[in-house]
Order: sequence, then structure tokens, then C-alpha cells
Amino acid sequence: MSRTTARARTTPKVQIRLASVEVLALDLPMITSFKTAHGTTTKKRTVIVRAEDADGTVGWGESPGMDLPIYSADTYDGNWYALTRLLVPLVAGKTFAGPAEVAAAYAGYQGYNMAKHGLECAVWAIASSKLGVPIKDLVGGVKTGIPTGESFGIKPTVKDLLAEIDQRVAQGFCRIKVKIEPGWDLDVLTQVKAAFPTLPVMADGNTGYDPHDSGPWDALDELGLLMIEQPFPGDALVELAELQSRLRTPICLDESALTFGLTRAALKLGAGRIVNIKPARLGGVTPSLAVHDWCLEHEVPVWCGGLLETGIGRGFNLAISSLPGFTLPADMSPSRLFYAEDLVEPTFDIRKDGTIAVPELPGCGFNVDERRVRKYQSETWRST
Ligand code: OSB
Ligand code: MG
Repeated sequence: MSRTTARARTTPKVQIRLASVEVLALDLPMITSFKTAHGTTTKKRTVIVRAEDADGTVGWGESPGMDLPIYSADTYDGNWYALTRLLVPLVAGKTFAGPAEVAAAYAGYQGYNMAKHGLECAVWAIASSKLGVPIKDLVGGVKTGIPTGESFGIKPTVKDLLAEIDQRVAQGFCRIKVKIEPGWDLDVLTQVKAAFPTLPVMADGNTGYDPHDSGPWDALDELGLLMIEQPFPGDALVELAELQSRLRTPICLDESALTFGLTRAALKLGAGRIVNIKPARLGGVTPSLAVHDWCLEHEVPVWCGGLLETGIGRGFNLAISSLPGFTLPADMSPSRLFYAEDLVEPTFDIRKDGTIAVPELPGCGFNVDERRVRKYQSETWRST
């Protein structure tokens, strides 16, 4: 979490005594691989946090790291290191007045956002269970269903992509996101728009374009896309602002939005007009709420992105998406589309109206199937 803070917000006050925290490394086989300009994910390694209060209340969180530091500096190994060596040792055995106080304990540590997120979520889950109030209500959520879009990785052929879009639209997904990279962009999106003329469509460049190349931007601008997500590297804020100034299509910040302060600076510079709030990339619930609150006040639309989380991580994403500023469809495809078995049972699904229900259960929002968590566990570490 950055030290730069938004206007103070009321957060739940409930005594948390972190008696023990377990960090679990999981290997999850994927049923389909996911290709972006950053590379292909075929097997997902993720880190799960299981925190236990002195009164026996258990809270779960997820740190959805990547194998390589390409999307951001966060990796699976980095999450493991930060949780077991830095973050958990700092808070285990201590008493806190609420989740925000736990996040404040490590606010001076730079980076390791996804590790921080997993730990903070586990603590929010404890707070939620102790109070018997779902996370959605603890953060001030107002929506009961989240309009959901599907994010399509780069496919072997446009025909494959069109067939998959067709299938997802039939299932209810109300917006589609097409991953692009040089050579897989204008022609692909032109065909997608021709095949689905009324469907909201957006593109995600995942930083794969060189700002000094001319790029497909002016032609893409004619297609009436909902937005273009992160075409240039995360720190290319000046170039993003230059591109945004000549496009009608809004640019959406993803890889640039690493902290509350950086996101606000990027928006003030004009580097984008929309923010993809990924709670794990931002380092937890607290910084995500800060970005949401600032964007709401400044009329910047936001939506919730994902990092291929299991149901544990998605539960928090759904709760956060219920806040009033989330006015655009989320990347929240049901975890069962990636994993043969989700870690929560029952898992969640998209409804015919294109929304996913915001969980009403206290904790991460779903029943965690601990037997399954153990089944995929490759390594475990415990604070005491
Ligand atoms: O850029 O939004 C992205 C997955 C991994 C890394 C980056 C991204 C994504 C997605 C996944 O698009 C969306 C999801 O979790 O459903
Ligand atoms: Mg993205």
C-alpha cells in the first residue's frame, strides 16, 4: 500500500487477534491456457492465506501471483517470500482494531502488492465472519449483481475466437475483451465488430506496444470500442497521455495503476479515462477502496479486473465490485472456466441476465472446500 492516502473512509472496527496464519502454495491445473501479450498461462500456481483468530474464526485470502514478473513485479515466488518472511511475521500473534490497521502495519513496505492483498483479504474475511456481515456490506457495496464480461486470450485463428465469443454471449456475458498484440489487433477487432455489431467490445494491449511505433490506434478509434486497455508499458504515462489526447476511445489503466497515488497521478496527467481496479495488483482491499472513492468523486468510471483467481479471490473482487463507482462490466469469468475444480463449493456462475450475484455469505463470500485446497497444495508454512 502506498503512504499516499485518499480521504478517510470508515472501515469496520472489530478486534482481530491473529493467533496463526498459514501460507499455502497451490498448483492448479488449468483446463484452457490463457495467452496475452505477456505470455501464456497453462498451469496456475497461486498462494492462499488461511488466517485464524484467537477465537477460532478462520479467514481465507488469495495472492494470485504470476510465474514471471512480466505483468507486474509480483510473482508466485515473491508472494511466498513476502508472506512468509516479511508480512505474516510482522502481524502474527498481534491484536488489531480492524483490517485497515493490519494493512497499516506493513504500509511502509514497498511493493509485494499481491502478497499484501492475500493477507489483507484473509483478515477482512475474519472481520466479516466475526461481525456476521458480508464483505459487500462492510465496504459499503450497493449492488447485488455484477454485469460480467469475458476476457479472450489470443487464439490460433480469428475463427476460433469468433466461435468462443459466440458461446460466451449465449451464456450471458455482456461485454467482451479481446487481448491484442502487434499482428493480432485491427483485423481481428474489425471482424469481431462485424460479427457482433451491438455487443460492447474492448481491446487489451497488456503493454505489448512500443509507444514509438505508429500502432493501429487511429484505425481502432473508428471501431467504437468501449475502451482500449493499457496499450503501452505501465510507466509510459506521458506516451499514454499523448495517445489519449488524440483518441475518442477511452484508454483504461491496468498495469499503470499500481498504487492509489500512481493511479491518481496517471489520471491527472490524462494517461487514461477509465481504471481497471484489480484489488490484488493494487495491494489489497484498502488501496482498492481508495482508488474507487477518488474515481467516484472525480467521475472516472471504474470496473473490476481479474488475475484468473479461484473462487476465494473472486469473492473479494465481487464484493468490491458492488460499490457504486463500478459502472462498467467486470472481468469475472467463473473460475470453473479455468480450473477443473474451484476451491469453493458451491462455486459461482454467470446468470442469464449477464450478471454474477454478489456473495451474501460472510468471509470470502463462498464456502472454502479445505479438502480441495489441501489436495492442490504443494507447500505450506505456518506462523506458529
Ligand atoms: O490484463 O486483465 C489483464 C489475466 C492475467 C493477467 C492480466 C490480465 C488477465 C485477464 C484475466 O484479462 C481476466 C480474468 O481474471 O477473468
Ligand atoms: Mg489488462
